[in-house]
Amino acid sequence: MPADDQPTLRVIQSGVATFFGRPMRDVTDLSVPVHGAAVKAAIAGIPWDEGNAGRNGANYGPRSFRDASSWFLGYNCQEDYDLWDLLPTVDVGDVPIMPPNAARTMDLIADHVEAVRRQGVFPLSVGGNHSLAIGAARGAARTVGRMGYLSIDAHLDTAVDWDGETLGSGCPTIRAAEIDNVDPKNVVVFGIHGWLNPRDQVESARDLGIGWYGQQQIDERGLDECLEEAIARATDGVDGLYVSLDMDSIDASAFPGTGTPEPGGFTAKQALHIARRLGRTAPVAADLVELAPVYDLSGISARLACGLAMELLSGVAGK
Ligand SMILES: [Mn+2]
Repeated sequence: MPADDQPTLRVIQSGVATFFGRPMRDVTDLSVPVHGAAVKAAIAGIPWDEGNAGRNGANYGPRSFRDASSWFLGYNCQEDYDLWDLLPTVDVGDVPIMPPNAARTMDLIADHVEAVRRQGVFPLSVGGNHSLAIGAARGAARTVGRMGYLSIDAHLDTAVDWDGETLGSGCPTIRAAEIDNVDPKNVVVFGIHGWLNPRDQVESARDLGIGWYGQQQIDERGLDECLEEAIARATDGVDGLYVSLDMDSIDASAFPGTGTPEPGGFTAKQALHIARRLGRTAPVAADLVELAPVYDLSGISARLACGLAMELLSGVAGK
């Protein structure tokens, strides 16, 4: 059987667990077709988890995600389409990170995302902790004119630094706002709640003009109204949008497998709905971060992470 062939029915836990059972491709040559079709999306693992102030474990996220993704077929029975027909997707392996060196790792991640984009392919990064978005957004920004940055997160992540360190997991939002071709007014965080958002981060967001939506406002005004407004702000006048989906924005009951679980977040259904809508913005690149399987004892978080990827990619495919 050719390496690309995947049987429709199989023993789910058999075989090598690539992302969704998709064929492997070298990131330097995405021109090799999949089943005769041009590659349109490339999923990479980024097993990076340095720079945390709290619980570690997201470096095992990509492996857990690949395993759980075996349960996901490409066919959507409710809407009658096959995602992999619409959006031929490959697994490009893991970005070669360097744990003792955050700066070099961010460069490696940026180079990866840029390389995928330059081949006309949509890059989806599966983490890994949220600081990987610093590198991924920088790489995406090299490939567009003006770029917006929309983060779904329980946390602002607008820490200016941590005793001089600027690449920690509390910094991705503010680092995105500092990219030359990113106007801070196009940087928006959606889903803020919990008691880990310190006053200085609220102030740094306000001073730069970074917008954010808290769960109380989302509840009062409605999810869709707020989400549409957030997307409109992040995309106002830009040539492309970077989408970062920190899965600790989901309620801890539905997504316990994360370093910083927060009660009071999005339901699983809301998160899936958000992911589809974000995909429909045709982002230049996206990430799914903060899956930490050591806290995911039942595997529900990894399952939801995979579902979010399916919805996001479906949106990218125009569904
Ligand atoms: Mn977060």
